[in-house]
Amino acid sequence: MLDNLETVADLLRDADSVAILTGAGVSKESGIPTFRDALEGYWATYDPEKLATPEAFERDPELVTRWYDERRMKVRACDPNPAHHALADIEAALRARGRSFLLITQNVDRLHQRAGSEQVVELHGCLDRWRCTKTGESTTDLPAPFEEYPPTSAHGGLLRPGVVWFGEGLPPDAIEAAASAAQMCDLYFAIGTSGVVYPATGLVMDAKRHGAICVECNPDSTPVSEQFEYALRGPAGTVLPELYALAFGQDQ
Ligand code: BJW
Repeated sequence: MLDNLETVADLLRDADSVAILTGAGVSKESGIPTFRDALEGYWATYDPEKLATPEAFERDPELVTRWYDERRMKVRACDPNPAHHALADIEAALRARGRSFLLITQNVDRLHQRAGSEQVVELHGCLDRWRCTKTGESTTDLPAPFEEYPPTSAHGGLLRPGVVWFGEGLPPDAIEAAASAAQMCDLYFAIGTSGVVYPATGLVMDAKRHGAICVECNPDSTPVSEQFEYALRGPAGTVLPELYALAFGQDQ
């Protein structure tokens, strides 16, 4: 058995309040690339400056919207994996016991919701929601794929993906809910995230300052690993179902 798994399962079973931050590693086993994997990550092939900034969209909206639409279509063809399902099961088990739970995700693929997670805060938006740059209105009711690039809204403004690019602020409600959950929880997890993007990666410090025990689940160590009391070193799709079974399996 993986080091620390039983200890962390005991902590999970006994926690009054749990906050979980997820990143691209959780969706990797669904076939969605991460960003910073040296070989297969998006940023190994694509330059984030040319695709994931407001300046890139201003410079070349066709290139940017084509890239995001390709990703929107790819994600639709992918399914939640055992990590997403285990997180939904953990939420259900905790909520059935009256415990507090929040899943904070940096992912824009909505696979957590498709797996049945209910209390989800999306820090970096979502690939399915696009926003009119003229009116600011958001919509999910869109052709898939778009018929032309860059796509336009009924009001004649360019549509941009409803994701958060570098240099943009996060949705205030989302970051407030995330910070408050990190500050209130007694057990905090960061799962499948490289821990290099702010403000999400700072949540572990909020949790620690308020006395939470912190657990990192990632096959590799990260620049923030030393902030965590426990490491679960393995793929989320294997580790999380085992964690759920150890913590709650007997009670189902
Ligand atoms: C597995 C696994 C398996 C693999 N199981 N695990 C200088 C210093 C500090 C901060 C800044 C700075 N300059 C600018 C900033 C701020 C900037 C930032 O943090 N930059 C850093 C890169 C330095 N942040 C921002 O701009 C944010 N806004 C903001 O802060 O506003 C105020 C402000 C603005 C400007 C200056 C200062 C303040 C916005 C950040 C938006 C991030 N957007 C993206 C793109 C979203 C849209 C899209 O999808 O295209 O969000 S970037 C990308 O990174 C995406 C992700 O959500 C995010 C995090 O990535 P994640 O999820 O961690 O993925 P990876 O690939 O990095 O890691 C995957 C991990 O999984 C790895 O560790 C693997 O080992 C692991 N893994 N298989 C479990 N099976």
